[in-house]
Amino acid sequence: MKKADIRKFNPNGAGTNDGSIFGLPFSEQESNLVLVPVPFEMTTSYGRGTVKGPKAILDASPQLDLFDADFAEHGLPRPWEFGVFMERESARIRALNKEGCQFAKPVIAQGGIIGKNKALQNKLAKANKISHALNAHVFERCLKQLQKNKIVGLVGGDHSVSFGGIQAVAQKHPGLGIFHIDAHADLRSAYEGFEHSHASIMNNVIHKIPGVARLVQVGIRDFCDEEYKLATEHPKIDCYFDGQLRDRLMKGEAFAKIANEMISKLPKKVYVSFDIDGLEPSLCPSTGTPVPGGLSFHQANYLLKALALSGKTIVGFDLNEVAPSGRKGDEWDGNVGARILYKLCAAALYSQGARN
Ligand SMILES: [Mn+2]
Repeated sequence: MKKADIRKFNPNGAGTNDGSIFGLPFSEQESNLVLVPVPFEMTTSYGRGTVKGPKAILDASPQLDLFDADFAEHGLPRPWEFGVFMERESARIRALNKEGCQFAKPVIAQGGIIGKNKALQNKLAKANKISHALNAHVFERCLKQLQKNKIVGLVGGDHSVSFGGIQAVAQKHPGLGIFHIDAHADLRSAYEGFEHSHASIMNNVIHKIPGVARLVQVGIRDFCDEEYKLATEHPKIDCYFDGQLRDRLMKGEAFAKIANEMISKLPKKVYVSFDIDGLEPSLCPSTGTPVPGGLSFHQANYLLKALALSGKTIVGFDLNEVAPSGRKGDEWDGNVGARILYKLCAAALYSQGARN
């Protein structure tokens, strides 16, 4: 893998606040990794704000020190040298989100129970059409980057944004495994009538993307009967429920051993879908559907590091459901999001052979 022109950046200085991700001066062309922001939250059912997630992460990102101690001892102390570029937020996604939210809002207000109400049925149908348009748009943008041999990372938005990205990556790498970190199983067949709800993303991935061979879920602690059945019975799914993980740790098993077990269930090519609410809510207090429990920051970073060191290849990823609090000067959600995003970048680069 070829490095970017590293003479342009002083990693010992303060990050440049010029609106580029992590303050890096690299062009899209010279970057090996391209981030695609997807500010979309049409089906958000509880707290809103994830539409501002990409911007919150971008704004907080220059504050990070980019030396990576996790990968330093394995030959990649400076992942940034391989170039990370974040595309601009597209007007198309903004328009789809605006229009979609207008259709979806009255349906969400009824909890999706719309009966024979023709007007609401009509709105729901239109919202579902918007989801298809969003998926197609994200798919095309990811495919374009994959064709240029870039590593692609999506930055949401609510979790529904992953669909088009996973579709594109699975088309290039059939037999793909999804490593899914989340508080929620996201295995509902539909939620509030929305075909492509944030709460049914992994159900859609399993049933509608044939290139996906396996789904390994971690951190899951909020789910319904239907989801529990699928998570425990579907032959493609291995779910590590948060409570079960806690019990094994309580009884003295090493986290490293359990992490290796999780990773061993994945095929060679892996896409990481990281919902920030998989972490403890103190690390993502403003996310839409926070749940007590969850992974510590260290555990999450360890999982990403262990995955990268396992010999498997991270061929794509997304980070979703980060939302800023909206309070002036409060960058906490964006700050943690930016750190997880940088670790995702480092892990993906490392797994694809990047070494300083
Ligand atoms: Mn979630």
